[in-house]
Amino acid sequence: MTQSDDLMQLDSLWRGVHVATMKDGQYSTIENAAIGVRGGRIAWVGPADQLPRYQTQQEHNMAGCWVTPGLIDCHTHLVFGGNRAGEFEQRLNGVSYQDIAAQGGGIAASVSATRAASEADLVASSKRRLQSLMRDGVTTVEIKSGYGLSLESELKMLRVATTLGNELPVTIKRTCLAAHAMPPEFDDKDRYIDYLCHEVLPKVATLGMADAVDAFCEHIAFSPEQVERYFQTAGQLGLPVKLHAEQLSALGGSAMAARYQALSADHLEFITEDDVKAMASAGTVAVLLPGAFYTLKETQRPPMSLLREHGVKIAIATDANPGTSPALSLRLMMNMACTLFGMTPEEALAGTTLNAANALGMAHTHGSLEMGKVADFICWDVESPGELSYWLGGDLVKQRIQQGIISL
Ligand code: DI6
Ligand code: FE
Repeated sequence: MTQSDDLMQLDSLWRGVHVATMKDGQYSTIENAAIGVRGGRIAWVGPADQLPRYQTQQEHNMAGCWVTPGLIDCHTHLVFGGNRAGEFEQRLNGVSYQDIAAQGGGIAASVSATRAASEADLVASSKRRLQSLMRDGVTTVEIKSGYGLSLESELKMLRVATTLGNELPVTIKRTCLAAHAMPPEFDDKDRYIDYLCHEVLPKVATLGMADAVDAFCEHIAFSPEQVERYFQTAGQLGLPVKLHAEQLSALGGSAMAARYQALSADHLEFITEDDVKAMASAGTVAVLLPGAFYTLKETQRPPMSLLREHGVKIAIATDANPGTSPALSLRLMMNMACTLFGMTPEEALAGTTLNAANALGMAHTHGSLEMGKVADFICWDVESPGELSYWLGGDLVKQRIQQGIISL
């Protein structure tokens, strides 16, 4: 076969598709489109009748299915030992999340189980959860540590996250959430923050085990001042920050995070207008977590109109964790963001694609279908992109493409 210079050279071409590119966070629909892939990147996307002359190794005719960017779950605690189904029953009987935490349950229970689990067991249990997300259309997952709370066990969690990314066709972003809760060995929060700043973060950074640093800023966890010290250390080590903020009360953590150019502030049910303005000017993404809102039967919703008015980018994630959000479908979270928070299906899809990529600092390569970006996309068995937020569950993925390769 001779290769001619005026032919576009492709590894694979998808035809017979309609595309929601999510460029600029909009559907930006192209009907009767084609997508060409080369070297794991999108080499061409546009209306099929404008396709340049090409040569390809493989061609797939999808008979009219819809394609979106691969979904990005930008906030999970997917790696943990055990589970907390017993606490679910306690909460159904009226015991609050805070009460359970005060009795030594909650995060502390997951810390004991995670410390006790072998690395191989954690890989096996987390892999099943990760595969559920992947089967539902996810191609990138952020995974936080935070159930170790010691150098050794935080590193163990981050190694498990690394292994998952090596063993499965999915992109993993690792976040060090060592300031999640107090470990049993410490009784002074400032001393624990000192330990994180002097021993944990420097080692995590030196070993290259995390892409970002996170903390839980709340009365039952750490104050904005304590988190600020931890963020300063992260900054000195060159690690970007993000924050669990304003989930149960308004402490101003999100505005503080914005001062440290946080990639995202997450939860935000109790955020004020000043916090929203600070996030808008820093470009900090608002990550909303309807699974936790639902599980905790919260009543105060994140202020959608303020976030929209100030132009804050909004992402949606599962917060997959054994306590407050045992959620293994990102599409279900899109539905809940619409029903519970008043988002539109288009906003929900932007929230799990381009805006989620922004929340992970990877929007230059991921989150929309544009030439040059990584070829992560999903062919869905739906008649319109709005259906992705409409169905509660279901098996909608027809083909999942990760870095240009059909996987799953
Ligand atoms: N907020 C959350 O939603 C999770 N962590 C956090 O800081 C909950 C973690 C858990 O209950 O295990
Ligand atoms: Fe969380």
